[in-house]
Amino acid sequence: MRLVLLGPPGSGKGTQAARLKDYLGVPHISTGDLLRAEVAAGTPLGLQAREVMARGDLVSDEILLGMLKDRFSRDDTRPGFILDGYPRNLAQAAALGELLASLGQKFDAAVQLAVDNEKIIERLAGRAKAEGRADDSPESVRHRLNVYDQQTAPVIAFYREQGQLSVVDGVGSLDEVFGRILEAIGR
Ligand code: B4P
Repeated sequence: MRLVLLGPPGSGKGTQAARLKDYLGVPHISTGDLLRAEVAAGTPLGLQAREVMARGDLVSDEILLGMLKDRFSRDDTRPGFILDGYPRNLAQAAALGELLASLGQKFDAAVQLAVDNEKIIERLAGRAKAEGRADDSPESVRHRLNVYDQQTAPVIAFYREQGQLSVVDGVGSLDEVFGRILEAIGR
């Protein structure tokens, strides 16, 4: 199964991808996690990304594509993957299509987790307290939601027009949302 998980920040992509990985037996590729690992390791890429992420902006398409190509060069992605956090704009959607085509692959499903802004602000405020992520501050969350509306919503529209999109209600218990995703992908 090759699955792309879409949705606003705090919609539960990372949370559900961690469960789907075990259930489907394919790797979870989170561009946010890959970037946070670079930041934690203090690599040149991480130093570049750190401020951009804390503000809630998107890290450059070039950096993301380089990271993704590197990750997809590993054999474990051959049987499938759950891609979480990518694509976040139309240029990234095009780049993903080209990267997969170059590997002789296509994704099977794009699932959007739908959660309203009020709920997202509540969830991320909870995570800010629990984990202290710099980009979960109220200003950064507001900005991330704007970035999502301006840059990522067109990706959703694009996949919808292509008939590749399933929309899943992301509000409910973790088990409920998980069950809805499985239903949407026919598992
Ligand atoms: P991400 O790591 O993708 O962060 P996110 O959008 O906040 O999603 P995340 O997966 O962490 O949250 P989740 O919904 O699981 O990106 C962070 C930053 O990295 C971006 O802002 C950007 O700067 C950069 N970046 C990443 N990808 C990029 C790209 N492609 N291009 C450019 N830049 C990129 O969970 C949120 C919270 O909700 C958790 O606390 C969880 O416990 C809770 N929750 C989840 N499901 C719930 C439920 N059903 N009920 C109640 N709470 C729930």
